[in-house]
Amino acid sequence: MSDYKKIKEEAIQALREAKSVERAEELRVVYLGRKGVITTALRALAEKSIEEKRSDGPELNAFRKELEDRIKERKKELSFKGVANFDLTMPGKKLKRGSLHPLSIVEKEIVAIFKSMNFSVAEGPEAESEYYNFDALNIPENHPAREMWDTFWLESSQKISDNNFKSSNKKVEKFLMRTHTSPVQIRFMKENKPPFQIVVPGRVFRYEATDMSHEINFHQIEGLSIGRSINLANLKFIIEEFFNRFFGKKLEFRFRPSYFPFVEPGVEVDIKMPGGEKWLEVMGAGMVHKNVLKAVKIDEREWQGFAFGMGVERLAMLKYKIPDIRMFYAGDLRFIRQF
Ligand code: FA5
Repeated sequence: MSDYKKIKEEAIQALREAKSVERAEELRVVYLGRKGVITTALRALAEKSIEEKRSDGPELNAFRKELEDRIKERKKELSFKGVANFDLTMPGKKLKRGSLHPLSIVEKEIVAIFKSMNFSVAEGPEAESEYYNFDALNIPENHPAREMWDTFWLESSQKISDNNFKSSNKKVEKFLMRTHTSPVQIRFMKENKPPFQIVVPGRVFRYEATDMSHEINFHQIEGLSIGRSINLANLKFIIEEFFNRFFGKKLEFRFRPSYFPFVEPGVEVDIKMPGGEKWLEVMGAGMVHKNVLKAVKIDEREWQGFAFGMGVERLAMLKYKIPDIRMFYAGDLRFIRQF
């Protein structure tokens, strides 16, 4: 047996030293070929005694099988050009890494500030029903925002069966691309019991002429806080705290009376940068209108709260001194890579 063992060791060693597929093939012929060492030994076994056949046969066969496998494996290794030809001194291919769009960065920053003030995040659909976008928000039937020239209406409509629309008296519900994130106030209040406070980031759509500060597709962040004793002073505190943190400086604020059908009273918030000249309008806000609370079956004698809505593009433009809103959507990498 010891001679087999020796042959085996030699064969394995030679295989390890083989530097090419051709050499491995030569070794296969030497050991396993028709006149190969093992083939010959197996053939010679036929002449041997029963005892020898019994003891050597299995060992030789196992050896043949093992060598076959090892040769196959070695050939595979040797033919793998990738490693054999790898040149460490060659210059590498630079991988192009993507990065977040400036609007995503700003949205994340805004949401993070509100999360730290105990707001949670909710979202809603971009294709919305007329009921959520307008009716439930106390926006009257004849309000100009509902006109063709302000809103992208969708062609499909739906028979009212679904209890989402029960509170509207219409027979058929129309759909549109949401013009603001306020419909998510309604969706959230229907599903959750107060108290709660949420922010709602999302894309909105308006059918209007574009210019330096208007896009037909832009982003808003809605805020909603409902509790037993939430008042306008709370709204003022949260908003001032948010803007001071977002811009990293102490700003001046102006709360001007304004009209949105879903709040009462309503305000428009203006900010002024330290040392700045101009007041800049940054958001609409107010105390949630009692008709809105009624529409979602929250008892308006027990609960009250505030809501606000701000434009993400406008805030990003102020923070990063971006002159034209259309730059966000032009897909120009020279712009995007600066963030
Ligand atoms: C609203 O959309 C109200 N839903 C906001 C609100 C929420 C009021 C909750 C009260 C309570 P408004 O149409 O003013 O309001 O839009 C809000 C913000 O969106 C604006 O201050 C502005 O920053 C931004 N915005 C409006 N139109 C455009 C536009 N075409 N392009 C870019 N940003 C816009």
